[in-house]
Amino acid sequence: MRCGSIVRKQVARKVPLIRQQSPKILWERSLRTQVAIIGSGPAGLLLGQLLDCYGIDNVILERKDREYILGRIRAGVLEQGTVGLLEEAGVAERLHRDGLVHDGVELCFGGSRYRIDMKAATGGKTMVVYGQTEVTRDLMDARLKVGRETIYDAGDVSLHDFGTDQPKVRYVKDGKTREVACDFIAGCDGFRGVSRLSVPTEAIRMFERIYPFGWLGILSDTPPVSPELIYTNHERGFALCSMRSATRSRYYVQCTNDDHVDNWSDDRFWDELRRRLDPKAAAGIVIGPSIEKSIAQLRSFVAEPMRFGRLFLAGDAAHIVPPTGAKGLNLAASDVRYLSHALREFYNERSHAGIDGYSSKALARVWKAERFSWWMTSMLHRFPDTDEFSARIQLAELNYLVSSQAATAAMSEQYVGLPY
Ligand code: RFL
Ligand code: PHB
Repeated sequence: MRCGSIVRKQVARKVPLIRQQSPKILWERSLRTQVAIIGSGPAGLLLGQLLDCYGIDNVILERKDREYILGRIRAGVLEQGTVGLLEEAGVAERLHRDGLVHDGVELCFGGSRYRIDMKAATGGKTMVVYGQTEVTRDLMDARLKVGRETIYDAGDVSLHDFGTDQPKVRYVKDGKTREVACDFIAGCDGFRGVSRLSVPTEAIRMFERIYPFGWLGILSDTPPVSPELIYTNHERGFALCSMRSATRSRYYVQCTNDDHVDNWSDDRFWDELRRRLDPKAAAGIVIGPSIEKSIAQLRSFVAEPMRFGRLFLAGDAAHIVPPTGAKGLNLAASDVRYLSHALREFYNERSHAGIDGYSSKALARVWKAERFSWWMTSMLHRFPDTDEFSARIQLAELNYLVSSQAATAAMSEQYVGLPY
């Protein structure tokens, strides 16, 4: 069977269902699989799909239900490499039909707008605007089709024995404790998941910066103000005009960390957004009722290493970036690319080289994206200590960026995605 650009292998192993009785706990059902994946976000689902393509059995354990996950509004911009990976996994049909190919972005500062032609600056690379919700839906549908198991509403997930070659994951469902025995555990359970927290503190190092502001985002069924994204530096704070389709807009304004969505009526949001844009964009905004409104905190975070024996961390479980560079989902995808290839190498060639190199390979790319996202955030936001001098420095940097070919090229190659 074909699986994107990969020829899907026969499932390597039949998964036996074992019924066990224990004097203490009733093990209602135990599963055996090759890779137990914790978390059914984009990282877990994409890993599951790629492993399926390689004939590697896997089970996903997710603490929420499908509808909850599909209700989360998050990322919107996919790097070309991420699109390639979704193609490889055989889930890019709807993306190619409905996604919007973008050749560049606009920067708005000092009351004017400037276009960065990223396609020209990178020798032809582009991005695709396609919501994370849709990526997730496509991956969930593909998983249903191939019949791989996802256990939703899995409570109290716990990781065991990943320092040995017989790791296990336990969870509670319908009041009963169940166990999945596996060869490897993939911790794809996001920033607040259990996987990273299961690692002994002396085995892990963490690096973090919490920014003194958040993003208030709204989704509205109104046409986007401009065909490309507008990133805005304004004395009242950052703003971003993005979109999901020709009829659905996604807008953000910088807010304080202690702010609350209840403080923001739709009218207040539209007024604030317009005040931060250049006059033409402000006049062109089509307003309408919000269909979603939320506040996201901005954080940079990296955990090192990303492998602990037979446990691998991938995506937000291992690192967080502020959304300013549109890198979070794309980094999750690049981790999954490295990890899926490493596991394929292990099963096909009995080679440990890929799994041994996973952490350092992934972290090298992660830190570059961390730096880029931090830089974009620093250049575009108003910090509590932004004085007139630092505001002028930000404007000088933006002016340099839009007037220097070298600076434009450096920003573009990072925004469209560094090579794997
Ligand atoms: P996720 O998506 O958080 O999924 C983790 C899953 O694990 C489950 N889980 C557990 N399951 C079982 N047991 C437990 N104990 C569990 N704990 C958690 C959760 O329920 C969830 O289903 O992590 P993943 O897969 O690593 O994906 C990462 C991305 O979601 C994230 O990086 C992006 O959304 C970040 N991001 C953006 N990334 C981009 O590449 N481009 C963008 O344009 C972009 N925009 C954004 C963003 C994130 C934002 N927010 C909300 C912070 C815009 C915003 C506003
Ligand atoms: C989005 O559309 O949600 C989006 C786009 C670009 C970003 C962050 C978020 O940098």
